[in-house]
Formats: sequence, structure tokens, C-alpha cells
Amino acid sequence: VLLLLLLAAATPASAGVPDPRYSEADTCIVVSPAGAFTYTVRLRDESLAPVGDVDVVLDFTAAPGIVLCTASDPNNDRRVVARTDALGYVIFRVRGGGQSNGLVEVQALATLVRGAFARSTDLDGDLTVEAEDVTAHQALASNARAGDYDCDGDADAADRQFVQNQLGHNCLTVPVLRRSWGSLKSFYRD
Ligand SMILES: [Ca+2]
Ligand SMILES: [Ca+2]
Ligand SMILES: [Ca+2]
Repeated sequence: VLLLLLLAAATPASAGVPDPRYSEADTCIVVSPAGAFTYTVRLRDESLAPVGDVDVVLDFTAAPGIVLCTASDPNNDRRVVARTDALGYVIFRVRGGGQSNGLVEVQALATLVRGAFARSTDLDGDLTVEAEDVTAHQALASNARAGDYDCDGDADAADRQFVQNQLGHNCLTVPVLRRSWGSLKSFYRD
């Protein structure tokens, strides 16, 4: 055991580099045209120290079915960027719609912190939540990831209520600052 400890101590330190094991980022990202859902990322390095004041990137490149509002991706490179605070936290409110089974990469300092799946209350991806999206939600399979906004593994009436509540929302709607259950789980995970 002592030898292992010595070996561990001899391992080059990576202070200030996010360690995916100790960083927090849900595998469930919920977006909406109005940015009504939060997505919290907490960066910590291998010594559990916060990694503050660095850019976190949500890279949607491999999730082409997700459409992003200009407000979330002004340079149109399919990467949504925000900076962590001194405690290593950043809260995203991504504006977008559509559906994709592709992985969104959560990156910071060239480290892949998490792979996550995005879903939106704007199921048809026209960047407005309207009756067609309610109809589309009703047509989803009961376990469809695309319709699961509380991140509990199903697409049911509770999820559909989010669509109902957001009818009329688009990319210009003033944000409603409501936490998604996914971000709450992440928030309280520690
Ligand atoms: Ca961008
Ligand atoms: Ca729509
Ligand atoms: Ca659900």
C-alpha cells in the first residue's frame, strides 16, 4: 500500500486541469427556444480543487439534429461557450430545438468532461414551441429520450407538460429561469 501511495504521489500533478471523475455534468441536457432549462457544469481537478475562470464548451457538432438559436451560438460553430466562476461552476441556458441521438461533448481545457444527450421541447426543430410539438410528443415512444425533459428515462405526461407550458416560446422569448430536474440532481449530487 505504501508503495502505491508513493507511486501515486510521484504521478505528475495535473492541478488546474478538469478531471472528469470529479467534475459534475449531467448526461441529460435539456434545451428550449427560450432557454428555459438550466444545465450546470462544475469543474474540479484531480485534487478536487475547483477549476475556475475557464471556458466550458458544449459541442453540438456530433448532434446535427439539434438546432441552436443565434443567441446561444452567435458565431454559428455549433459550440456553446460559457466561463466557470471562481468555484468552478457555470450554468448554461441553451436555446435550441430539434432531436438527435448524437453525443454532445462537454469540454474544458481540451479535456472531454462528459458526453451528454440533448433534447428539446421544440421537437420539430423550427425553434418555436407550438401545438405541433405537443402532437409530436404524444407520438413518441414512452421511453423516447427526445421527449424526456425531467431526465427520468421516460417521455410521459409530466414531460409533455413542459411543452404545454412553453407554447409560443421562441428564440426571442425572455428566459424563464426554471431549473430542470436534471440540473437539480446534478446540483445535489454532492
Ligand atoms: Ca459558438
Ligand atoms: Ca416547433
Ligand atoms: Ca421524463
